[in-house]
Amino acid sequence: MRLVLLCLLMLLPFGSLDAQIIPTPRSDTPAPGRFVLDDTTVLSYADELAPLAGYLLQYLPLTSGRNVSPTRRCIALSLDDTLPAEGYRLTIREERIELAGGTGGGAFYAVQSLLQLLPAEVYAGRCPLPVELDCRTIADAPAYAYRGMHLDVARTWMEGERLKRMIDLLAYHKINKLHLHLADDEGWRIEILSHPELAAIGGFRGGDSPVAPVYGKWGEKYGGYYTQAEMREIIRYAARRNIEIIPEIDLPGHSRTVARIHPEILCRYTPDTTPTGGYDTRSAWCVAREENYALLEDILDEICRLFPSELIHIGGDEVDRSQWERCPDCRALMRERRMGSTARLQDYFTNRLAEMLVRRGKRPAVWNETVADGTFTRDCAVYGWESVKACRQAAAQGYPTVVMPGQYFYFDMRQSAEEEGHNWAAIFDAGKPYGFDLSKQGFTPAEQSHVLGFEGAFWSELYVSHEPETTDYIDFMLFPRICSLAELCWHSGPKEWPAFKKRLYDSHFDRLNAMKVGYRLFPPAVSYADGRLTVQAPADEEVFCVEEPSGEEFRCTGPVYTTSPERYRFRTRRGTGRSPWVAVPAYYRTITPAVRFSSSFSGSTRAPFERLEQYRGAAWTTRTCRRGDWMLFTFEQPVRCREIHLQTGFFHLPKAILNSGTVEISYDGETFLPAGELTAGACRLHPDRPVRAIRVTSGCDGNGDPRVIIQPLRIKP
Ligand code: TNX
Repeated sequence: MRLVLLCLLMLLPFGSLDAQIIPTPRSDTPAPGRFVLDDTTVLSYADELAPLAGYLLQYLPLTSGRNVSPTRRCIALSLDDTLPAEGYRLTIREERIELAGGTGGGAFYAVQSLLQLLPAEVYAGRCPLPVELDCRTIADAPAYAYRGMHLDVARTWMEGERLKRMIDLLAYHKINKLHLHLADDEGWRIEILSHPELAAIGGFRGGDSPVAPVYGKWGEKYGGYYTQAEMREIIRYAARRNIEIIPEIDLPGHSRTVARIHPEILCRYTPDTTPTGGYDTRSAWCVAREENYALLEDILDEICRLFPSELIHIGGDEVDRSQWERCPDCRALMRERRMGSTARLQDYFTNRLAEMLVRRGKRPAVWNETVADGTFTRDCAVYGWESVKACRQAAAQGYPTVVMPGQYFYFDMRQSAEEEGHNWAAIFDAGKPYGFDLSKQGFTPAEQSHVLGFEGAFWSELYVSHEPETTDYIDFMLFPRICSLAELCWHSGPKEWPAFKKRLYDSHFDRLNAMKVGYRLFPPAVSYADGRLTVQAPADEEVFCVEEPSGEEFRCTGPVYTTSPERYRFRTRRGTGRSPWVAVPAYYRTITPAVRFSSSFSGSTRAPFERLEQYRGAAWTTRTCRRGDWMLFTFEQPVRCREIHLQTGFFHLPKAILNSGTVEISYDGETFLPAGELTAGACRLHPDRPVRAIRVTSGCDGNGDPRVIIQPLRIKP
């Protein structure tokens, strides 16, 4: 019996030193023997796979020769049309490695799986040779034809090179669709030759641009756009990696950028154009204005010719239809066409765009609101984002549906309570998209048959305030959540989160290190007992600690002995990965000493200044800021504390902030000493004596918002 078990164990795939492929292949059958890969190994390939051979040679220094005789010790790339589209077979024998794909995409995925069987350094172009590879046959194909990732390049500009880097990272995970959100309220990112002003003006905001500055970049004019030539190159780059780019121009809502450049597209009443500093849902195209369709046709015509994808996304989310109610022309159109509600106006608008696309051999893709009432009957793909229910309803109506409810697939959501990111949909880490299950979510088999696949989304309004030139924030938000997404899209077998997580640690994180991805490690657990702070890292990663008030970061090799555990926070690091900061509950505890607030601003009636004195939510001013505006917090009694966190604007969302200003501290209530500057509207003070008062003075004229938001002080004892 023992012997049988032993034999069985030896037969198990992934038993030896070999890597574990993510996403999991359909089948992986080991065979005896090994192939020795060294720099004399020849790469042989069918002519049509020359670009793929070129791709592989970027990672592995092999000897290249096309169609060399099959007797040589080689890696052979070929096509085999008996295999499923995007499917492949990877056979490792002692004498050769064969990679056969059902299509070019399948062959590309065979190469991806081969890369994952090699040491992780292969992703840095530094695979140590020779390498021994266990013999095996992998037969693989994706569960879903649509495996997507969405990037919002409208809110935060991402230049071409960064997009290409992201395309590479997606391709490594066998993601095959990149949904590019090219136009929104805060930016227009694609050149339109017949209307060059759209990108030339709309690609930049702040400074003297008519496009409202938002989210943490006010004074400076900032942005960019893709020229058509550049986009063509990016499309080609993606196609070589089996990724199709699906462009989106968000219509008829989310159109503030166009509306700033062409105000005539709005309805014929005096539109309310007060800046909101955030979501502006009041900038929908007028449905009744005939010239609008000419402009839209020009735009869509160029989009259709530039992007080879059949699907062209025309948005349709979050439309404020109340503008149409107030528009005499829209009302006349409704009467003329006997429309019972403004929802029908949106149908009318979307149908006209759909016709433009269909005439050009394309198919519209829309956000779920577009079909919520079931009257948009065109052959379109529906992207379900609002809820699982919205996805199920679209599928139930027979629409080809991309499932991406924010609660599981919005990677702009923060991953635990104290981290950065949105929380409106949910707070979740990589476990959540991994565990998404259509059946458990109530999709009937018929509904499931309409699911094209899944898509992760990265909305970027919170990214603006980070340094866009670094990848820290986006990588941390996307990885390993994209690894989970890839697994969900590709592998239909049983799912077991702890095992998947272990595979991340055992092999995949090393690959992310070699790819230089600043991914998120799962947070360590911290506990405090008997004067000892103990940190338990999930996989014995290195633990780092910051001690307050010194603020120094040091490596922790054992427990921290202390009587004030609230002064310590911890994070782990491994390669290019890092965990979020974690600490015991005492670290987050705040006190609320009696305080008086006065200011050169007046408080709004909706969110009055008393809130600040009661530590009960944010207060709003009645106007935006001017240089020299001041705010003063005066404590009734001197307050001894280790930190005072002063913040303007929303927590997690740097808008309606004082975007520059100085902070002063007073220990006697009379003399004020410089204590810091505001960054992203906030400042943390670490007073060494009891504090009487804090004064903030605005260094900026205007903040892109009609008000300033002030948060209650967060005081840590
Ligand atoms: C909702 S998703 C939006 C976006 C925001 C996102 C933030 C969708 C179609 N609309 O405009 O960026 O939430 O999570």
